[in-house]
Amino acid sequence: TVNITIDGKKLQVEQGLTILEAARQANIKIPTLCFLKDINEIGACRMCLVEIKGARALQASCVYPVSEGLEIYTQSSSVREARKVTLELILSNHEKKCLTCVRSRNCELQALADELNIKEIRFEGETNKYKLDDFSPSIVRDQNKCILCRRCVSMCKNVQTVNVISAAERGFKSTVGCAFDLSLAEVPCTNCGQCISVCPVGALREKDDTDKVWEALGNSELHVVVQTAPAVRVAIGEEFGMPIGTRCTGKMVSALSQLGFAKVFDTDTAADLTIMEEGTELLNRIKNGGKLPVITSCSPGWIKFCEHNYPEFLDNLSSCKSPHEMFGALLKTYYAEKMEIDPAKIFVVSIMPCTAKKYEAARPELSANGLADVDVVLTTREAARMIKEAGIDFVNLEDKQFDDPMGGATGAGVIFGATGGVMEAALRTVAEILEGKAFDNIEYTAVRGIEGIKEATVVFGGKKVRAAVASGLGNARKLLDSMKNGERYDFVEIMACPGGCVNGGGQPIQPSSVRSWTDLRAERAKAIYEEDANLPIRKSHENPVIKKMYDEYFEKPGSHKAHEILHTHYIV
Ligand code: HC0
Repeated sequence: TVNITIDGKKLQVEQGLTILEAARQANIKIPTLCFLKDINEIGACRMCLVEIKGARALQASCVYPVSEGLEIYTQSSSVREARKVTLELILSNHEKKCLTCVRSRNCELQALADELNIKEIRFEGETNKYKLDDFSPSIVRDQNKCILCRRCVSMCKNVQTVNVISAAERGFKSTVGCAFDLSLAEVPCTNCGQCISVCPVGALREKDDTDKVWEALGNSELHVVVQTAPAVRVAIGEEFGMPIGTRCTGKMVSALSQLGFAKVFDTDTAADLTIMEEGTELLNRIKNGGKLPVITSCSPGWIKFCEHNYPEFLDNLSSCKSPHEMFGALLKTYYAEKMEIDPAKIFVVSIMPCTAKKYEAARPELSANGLADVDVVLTTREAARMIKEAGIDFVNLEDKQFDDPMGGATGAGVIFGATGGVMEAALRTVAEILEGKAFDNIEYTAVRGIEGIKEATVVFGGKKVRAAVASGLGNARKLLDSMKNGERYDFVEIMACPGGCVNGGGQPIQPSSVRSWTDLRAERAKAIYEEDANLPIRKSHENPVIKKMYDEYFEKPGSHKAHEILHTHYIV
């Protein structure tokens, strides 16, 4: 430890901490803007300046390490004036359309202006004017609102290793964008939306598709149904001020039926179906000497990353559509026939924690009979916006169950939302098929947790299954490189977002002051595993809805009909 003083308070703190971290431990708040723990620690914005006795200039506390005898002042008049000048300069070149900004009241710049009591901007002058980049199906980039904090750049380059946005030019002309001024739609962006999750302002946001859904809901010719992804239920409450990790499944279903959807379905049901299809695919490839490992194909950001960066692994991908796409396909075939509705009149909305799902839904490979499987994808944030717009008091809603005839999912379906969940769900089923008996111990803890890469080897019926799980594209890259160097697995799960869907690019955005110190991934995943533990059925193959579907329609997993409707092949 080292002895330091902050604002006259004598403290003993761990060596290696920054001044910002040491101050936080002593409950002394230093404002920050570009800082995001472990992701963007570059001292660029100068909002966290502090005075250090004996130092020549004010120092950025987010990157300045503590050392013995440091005497630090966080609120001296020179510190306060420097912060105000810096903030006013940032504001002077910021498009201040706060009333209509998607991040209004959830904007770190707005919060800081309020906190620092900025009532006028002394430096109004020339401002930059940029064109909006809204060509991507998933992400809108508005350079007029960018404050050059570079959090998106660090996320895209260092965490996801996608590296399609970077800082360019100098001084007043500085920008953040794609090479040669291209649109995000023209570069190998995976649409993961992690850049949006870390943007402190409204410079990055999802393509808002709520109007399309309002329009469909108002069209009496259409049968408008909605499905919700596993990870949405454990995060949507945050949009309504509920604590991180609150399970809101019943309230979410109530809210959606109040919005006017004819049916509210659970993507988890299709996740169970995915396990049946993907598990069969894995067993067949093991038995028949097919291409191994089977790599999961449910994360569209991962698929796009694979197409751009690792085409040699495309044949390893499972041919299964992702669960929400399977559900869409089911709704326009099995359900349409059962309910005697013209499939062209069925309008499927998916609520997903993901921005890449917007891109996925538009892919031509994901359709049947000329109809897209899914018509519109909304992020968790957009769904919350619709609920707010309708004036629904979300927090006080009664719980409601998902609708029949396709309501009913297992714990295996819900854990898809956290990294390792698809693997665990698959192992729960594959184990019983290979062993030919039921298992009581179904918790595969080796593949749980937020580590970027996890491995497990399990032996069922004398057969060894080597499993690996990666979340976050940087970790996927490491895992794939190790496979290129000879590492061998049978089944690999890859999710584009660090921590899996719970931390998807479409989830509620928490400011740096929260997400730097609370692990959103762990808190939301905890809620997912709680939901699993509370469900009466926790293995996909025991889901009666799925059994019925095979009896009535598909005959058996991997059948010809199942392949026609539930599988695809990505054409690069
Ligand atoms: Fe996921 Fe999914 S688990 S990708 O993370 O597989 O988005 O939550 O809906 O489709 O089920 C996202 C989450 C899904 C799909 C499922 C899968």
